[in-house]
Amino acid sequence: MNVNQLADQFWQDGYLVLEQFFQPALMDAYQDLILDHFGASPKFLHDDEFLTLSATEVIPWFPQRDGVNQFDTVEHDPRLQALTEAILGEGWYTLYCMTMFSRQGTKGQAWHQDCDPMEDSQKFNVNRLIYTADITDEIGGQTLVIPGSHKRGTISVGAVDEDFADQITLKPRKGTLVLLHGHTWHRVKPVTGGYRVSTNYRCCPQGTPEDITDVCVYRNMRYQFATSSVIEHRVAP
Ligand SMILES: O=C(O)CCC(=O)C(=O)O
Ligand SMILES: [Fe+2]
Repeated sequence: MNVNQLADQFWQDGYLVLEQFFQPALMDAYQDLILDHFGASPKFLHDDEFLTLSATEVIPWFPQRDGVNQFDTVEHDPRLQALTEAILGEGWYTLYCMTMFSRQGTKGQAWHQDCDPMEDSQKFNVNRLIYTADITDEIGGQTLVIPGSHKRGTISVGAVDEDFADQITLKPRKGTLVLLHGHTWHRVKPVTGGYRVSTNYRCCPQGTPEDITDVCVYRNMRYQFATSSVIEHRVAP
């Protein structure tokens, strides 16, 4: 693994996909812990206004906050740490590990940026997403990204599920690592079969405020998680 070359690619495209990065046995163990936690049909933790406007139906779980320390193994993986350091430089830090669960029949996630480049184009989070089970066309929940969009400023106003000519569809298999810049425009397609799980080891460069992902920008609004409120409806000029 040439971490400097991979870091260059990350900075060019705003994302990076590394297949078979984690051992299947580790992924199976994580998937079991995640399913144990969520059970068959978890209730949504977000309020109705958010779910309706954001077209997002994802239930988060922060396993390390519940003392499930098996999730430290990925966080401490020396290859992941070396790659993160090559991308973010010295002093980067981990925000949290968040598992996301979506049931069959849910909408996935609308196009968004995890934080708004308009606030400060130099301040951002990086998603380090691991997939503990395959994302397939049968299940849905494919992740869409627009290469290079981390350099385009705030995501445009428009349809929350618009198809873009330059979008790329990711179907990560079990064990895949996806690194995604928080300013890169991204979306998760509807979950049509079974259920979808992804786990995000979010991190950011030194000097980034810890609440960097508090306000997420969608094509139709800015949403604040701390207050569970829409702080701005976005409309086309
Ligand atoms: O689950 C995914 O593939 C992407 C989730 C996402 O948008 C995020 O973690 O910021
Ligand atoms: Fe996101």
